[in-house]
Parts: sequence; C-alpha cells; structure tokens
Amino acid sequence: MLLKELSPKIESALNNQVEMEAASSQYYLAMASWAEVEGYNGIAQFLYRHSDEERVHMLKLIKFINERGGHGLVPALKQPTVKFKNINAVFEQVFSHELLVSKEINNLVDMALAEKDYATQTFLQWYVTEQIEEERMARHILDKLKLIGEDKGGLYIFDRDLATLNTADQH
Ligand code: OFO
Repeated sequence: MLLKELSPKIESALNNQVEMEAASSQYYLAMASWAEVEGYNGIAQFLYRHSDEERVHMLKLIKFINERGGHGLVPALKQPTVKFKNINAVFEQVFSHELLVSKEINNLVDMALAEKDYATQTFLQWYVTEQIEEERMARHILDKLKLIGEDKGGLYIFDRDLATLNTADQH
C-alpha cells in the first residue's frame, strides 16, 4: 500500500493526541507518587506502570507522525493534580480520563476516515483496542472499590493485589 503523507490537519490532530498521552502519563505519575507517600505501595506500583505505558503510547504516535513525513512535537505540560481525597477519587479520575481519551481517539478515527487517510486509520486501531481494555480495567477496579467500601482489611488486600495486576498493555 502506498502511504500518503500526513495532511496538516491530521498531523496537528495527531500531535494533540501526543499531548494527551503525555498528560495521561503525568496524571498517573502524580497519582502513583501520592499513593506511595500515603503508604499504598501496591497501588503506587500499578500507577507507575500505567504512567510508563502512557509514555509509550505517546512515543508510538511521535514515531508514526515522523515516519509519515510529519514532525512529532514534544509538548509543554502543566502540573497535574498531585493530591487526592482518597483511593476512590484516584480511580474515578482514571476512569473519567480514559473515557475522555477514548472519545478523542474516536474523533481521530472519524477524521482519518473523512480524509481517506487509511494508513492513519489503521494505525489508530491499536489505540481503539487499547482504550477498550483501559476502560474495562478502570471499571473493574471501581467495582472492587465499591465492594470494599469502608473495610480497611479489604483495602489492604486490594493494595496488595494491585502490585501485580496487569495494566491494559500487558493483557
Ligand atoms: Fe493511552 O491509553 Fe490511557 O489514556
């Protein structure tokens, strides 16, 4: 298949997604650091891994843009939220953030199809699948937290389990 060069519109939209993935990495890094300081070491490990994966998502985009004749731009980042009310608040934010990312990915797919940029559309399928997994994982964690409620023993076990829970990329 002949690869068409990126249109300026698609290049700029993909660079916005670079920024979103970089911001995701920062969000989860801030959550990980907070969880570690609060003594939730398992949750912290899980979130550190998640942060690393978001950076990989960003890199994949940068490389794709560059390979298609564009320029992947490293964005400036704002400081994310660094303090949280509790563990529930952390994972509620993870879930709503992932929903937002999924929406953006879907918009990108729409744009690629409208421009008949099938190479970009194919490339984005990896992100579509990834977002399904990430949403599923965040939902699963929130369900568990609902079951645990105020039970401190339950939270202790949850923290221990998250140390080894696969993040979406590792399924
Ligand atoms: Fe990049 O997968 Fe979440 O946001």
